[in-house]
Amino acid sequence: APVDFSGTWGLVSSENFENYMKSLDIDFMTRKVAKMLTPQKVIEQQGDKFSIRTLSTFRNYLVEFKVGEEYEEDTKGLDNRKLLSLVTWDNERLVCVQKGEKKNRGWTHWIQGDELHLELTCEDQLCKQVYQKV
Ligand code: VLZ
Repeated sequence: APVDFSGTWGLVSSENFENYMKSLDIDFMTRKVAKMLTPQKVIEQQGDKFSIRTLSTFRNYLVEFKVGEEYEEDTKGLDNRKLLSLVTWDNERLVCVQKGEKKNRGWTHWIQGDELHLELTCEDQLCKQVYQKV
């Protein structure tokens, strides 16, 4: 693997998360709570094997995958959909395509300086988040 994402990362900035959640049909009350959160990403990486935990005071979310191997993703506690997801390397970026009901759904992670960057897309919405090591 070209990069090591391992560590505990705390959210420092977020753009357009509200519209990203809207594009996933997440209800009003959940969006109001969720947009106030400062989640942490706890990433464990062993070569091409990953677990990414998104932890918050409200809800937690776990994905585990191996780069290049499609996996079934159940977005329980988020928008509660079943997806077929595939993560690949794009140079130093980790790119996930999430096939399902929603078009253009996925995310990209990369390291820039001492920051972990995340772009989340769904339909016509793009949410950008930056995390720093805690
Ligand atoms: O991240 O797919 O790091 O899964 C929001 C948690 C996490 C807060 C959104 C609770 C998941 C919100 C983002 C309740 C609606 C995501 C991937 C890339 C790994």
